[in-house]
Amino acid sequence: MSGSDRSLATEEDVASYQRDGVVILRQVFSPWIDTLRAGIDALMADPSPLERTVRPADGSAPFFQDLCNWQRISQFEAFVLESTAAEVAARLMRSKTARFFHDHVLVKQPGTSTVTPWHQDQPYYCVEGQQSVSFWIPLDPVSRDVVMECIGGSHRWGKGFRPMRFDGTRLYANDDFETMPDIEAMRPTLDVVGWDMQPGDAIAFNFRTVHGAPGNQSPHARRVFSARWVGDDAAFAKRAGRTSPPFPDLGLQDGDPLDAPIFPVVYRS
Ligand SMILES: O=C(O)CCC(=O)C(=O)O
Repeated sequence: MSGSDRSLATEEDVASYQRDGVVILRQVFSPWIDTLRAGIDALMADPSPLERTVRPADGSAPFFQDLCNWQRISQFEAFVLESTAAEVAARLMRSKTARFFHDHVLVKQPGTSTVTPWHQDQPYYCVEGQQSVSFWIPLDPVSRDVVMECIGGSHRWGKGFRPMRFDGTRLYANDDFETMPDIEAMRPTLDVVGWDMQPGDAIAFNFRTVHGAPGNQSPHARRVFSARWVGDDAAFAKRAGRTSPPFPDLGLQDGDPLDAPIFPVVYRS
């Protein structure tokens, strides 16, 4: 691979990703923006049973979310199977393989007050492992005050933080996870990163990286397609309740390789 091919990831990107658990990839998916926008239009016209839209109590605009639609929305399937995403994922994870985990669409309509609280993704998921990556791919220009933020190095804190629902209740009734500390109070001591972004850019971040996002006070929608990948070391994790997203019929035991038809290996080096 050429280090200068922006449809992939450079050695410098990989080193940053391994060190920080997050890296910005400029214009890596630009050929796919129109396709993904069309996919989001199709999805919002026909959401899945996993759709959950947050409607803020203050009457401001909604925050639309939906998950696991790549097998029924052809534009998402094309991105997963035909774009360079799988190869970029394998490279960033330093994994021989990239296995697709799931897609997640997050549309913050203009004016929504809904903040995405600081969290890690891994405790929500039925997977453990060090090799993971999500691509957060905005389909609209996003300014620094609207963009998702990540805490550099938090993937190496050695902690798992309790997954919470947007209404403030626990995802699992009982679990062994820690309570998320007050990240806003700690902000001056942390390496909080975020960027102005253009369509085609992507933030790559580890499932253990602590991240969150403000509401959308801009005058246009913040449409995001997120594609989530795991590597060679991915193992099924039995959680203390229904995960998000739920994968109820995998037939896997705790610690088994995360090997199921719904999670295809898309790239193998
Ligand atoms: O886009 C957002 O508001 C949050 C994104 C996020 O938490 C994620 O992609 O895991």
